[in-house]
Amino acid sequence: MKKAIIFGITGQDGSHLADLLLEKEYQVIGVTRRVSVDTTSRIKHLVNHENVTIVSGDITDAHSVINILKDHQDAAEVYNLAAQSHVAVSFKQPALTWDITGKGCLNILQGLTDLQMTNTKFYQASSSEMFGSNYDTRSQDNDFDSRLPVEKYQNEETKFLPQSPYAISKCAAHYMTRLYREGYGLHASAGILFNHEGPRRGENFVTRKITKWIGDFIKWCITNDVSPKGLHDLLTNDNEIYITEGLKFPKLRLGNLDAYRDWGFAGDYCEAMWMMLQQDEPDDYVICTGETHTVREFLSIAFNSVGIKEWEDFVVVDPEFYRPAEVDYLRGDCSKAKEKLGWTPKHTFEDLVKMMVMRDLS
Ligand code: NDP
Ligand code: GDR
Repeated sequence: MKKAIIFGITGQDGSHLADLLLEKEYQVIGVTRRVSVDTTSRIKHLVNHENVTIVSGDITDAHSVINILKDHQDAAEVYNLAAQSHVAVSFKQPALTWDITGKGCLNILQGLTDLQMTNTKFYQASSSEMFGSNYDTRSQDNDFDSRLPVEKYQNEETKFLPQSPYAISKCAAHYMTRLYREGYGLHASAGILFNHEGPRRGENFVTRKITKWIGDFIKWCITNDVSPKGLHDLLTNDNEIYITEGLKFPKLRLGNLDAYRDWGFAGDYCEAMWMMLQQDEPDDYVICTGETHTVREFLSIAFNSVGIKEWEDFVVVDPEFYRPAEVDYLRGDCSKAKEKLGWTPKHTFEDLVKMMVMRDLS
């Protein structure tokens, strides 16, 4: 039975990856850090699984990392999914973000090297945020006619131009992964993953924030006998939606609605992580859908799926959610992963939005 260690098993991706590895009959060692509240809600269904062992450790503490690796030197695979992964938070807590998201990766790489775990394959969760404000361009449809509109994209060749402490920390970890691969011969791969979401997404990322709000709002409507037709008769002021003065619901407050993101489904992306570690040679791969959509488009599909066409009436743009620097446009090109790994995304953007709304409604 193959053994895999997952740093960050309690996160969105960690939970999907654990499900996948258990299906493939791995023994899973999940690392969780000590916090004052229970963080295992996403892995509740598998904590008692006979092939799961939860161990305690913090990726910023090199001693705890090395002790975990030492106890599991027979691990075939190590996945580093642990991070302070919220871009906006990284502007407020840059040093913490650096310690977890940047240096944490180094602690694992150095541990694997010190323990001479050269048979263990390593995965680093790199990010499309590393591209920041940069993209490459090519002519649409026809490479030879420069009059045609250009399409913008990012792939493994696109230069990084990070726009946040989070993205800079991810770049450092990414380059460290490459260095330990080339310098020390580790089988270390990095997946440059574009945004991926799903019902297990943290509630303060924009997609889940939207679908969670819709779920809570519809519940409030049902509780107060508002029929689906009645949704359009609700009254609004600047900040609230109301039935009477005494029955109010706060509007959804968001920041920049014009950012473009290449959004896919997290379950599909975790399969790509695993596929990377099944290769004979370690490498870096972009994982994405190849489509890009604005936050507005996400809002439109999400609200439409519960019968609301005029979503603008329910949303407030609040500068509190603007970032000091923004990443305006992300659209990946994952031709390399398609060709070398045989990976393709299975869910469309519309599937994803509806899946998230439906889950939050239920
Ligand atoms: P989450 O924020 O949902 O999960 C992060 C995980 O890291 C949690 O399990 C968290 O534990 C753990 N963690 C945080 N700090 C520490 C620490 N000091 N020591 C040990 N563990 C820690 O992220 P996702 O699942 O969405 O993402 C997984 C990885 O992929 C992250 O590295 C993220 O940066 C990266 N990524 C994500 C993308 C996405 O769109 N989801 C796209 C590209 C990259 P706890 O539960 O205790 O907080
Ligand atoms: P992102 O995801 O920063 O791309 O990082 P997020 O969902 O936080 O933001 C996406 C876009 O939506 C805009 N936005 C808002 N974002 C949040 N969180 N809250 C809001 O209220 C809001 N309003 C508008 C943002 O400005 C941004 O343009 C995610 C994380 O999972 C990273 O860890 C990962 O590396 C990248 O995706 C790829």
